Amino acid sequence: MIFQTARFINSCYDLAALPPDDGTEVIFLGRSNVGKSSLLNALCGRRLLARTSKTPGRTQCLNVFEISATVRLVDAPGYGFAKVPETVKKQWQSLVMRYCQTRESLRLIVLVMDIRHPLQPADREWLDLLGGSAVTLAIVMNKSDCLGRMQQRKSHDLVEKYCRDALMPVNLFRSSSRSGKGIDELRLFIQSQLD
Ligand SMILES: Nc1nc2c(ncn2[C@@H]2O[C@H](COP(=O)(O)OP(=O)(O)OP(=O)(O)O)[C@@H](O)[C@H]2O)c(=O)[nH]1
Ligand SMILES: [Mg+2]
Repeated sequence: MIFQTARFINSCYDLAALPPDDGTEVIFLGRSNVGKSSLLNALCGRRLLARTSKTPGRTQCLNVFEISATVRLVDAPGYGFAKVPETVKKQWQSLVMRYCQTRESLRLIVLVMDIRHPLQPADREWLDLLGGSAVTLAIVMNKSDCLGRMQQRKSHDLVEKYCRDALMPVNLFRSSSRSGKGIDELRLFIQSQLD
């Protein structure tokens, strides 16, 4: 399981600070506080690899982790976080978007949502922008431990319909970085995209 060997490489505030653009990368993006960093930790089986916080806005740059000589995971700052100054918010969004649009080694975009609040306006904006890209997109509805089965199904169906209407492939997952539910399945999918 290569994810277990993950190690931190660098915190990048601009694209120039990223490692050389070869090999394969997976980025985790989404609204602030949905659990992107926690999900990355759960996938790697390590609690303290990426920094997490109860307060939105914890991850403030692209944090790069290496899971093998050629495969890296990138933890992104969240979008749609109201409490940082507008200029900072724009910088974060621009950094993540430029990364997605220009990074040659980017193979998979994992867009994380809170299953209790699917398809917020900012999610729709990002999905619209990323949906047309050539890179595979997976949507993960995290914090599934916070909802009962019926409510989970409702969120799932809503996002599934959105993808179908937008003619996007439906790579839709449910997870809980807290309980571990859905983590193995997501890891297998990510692995399948790396070969
Ligand atoms: N109940 C529950 N809480 C979770 C889950 N995943 C993360 N959290 C909590 O959500 C909060 C935010 O987690 P982070 O992993 O820091 O979220 P993030 O998306 O990386 O946030 P930013 O870096 O600020 O954008 C923390 O208090 C986590 O403990 C989950 O699956 N279930
Ligand atoms: Mg984070």
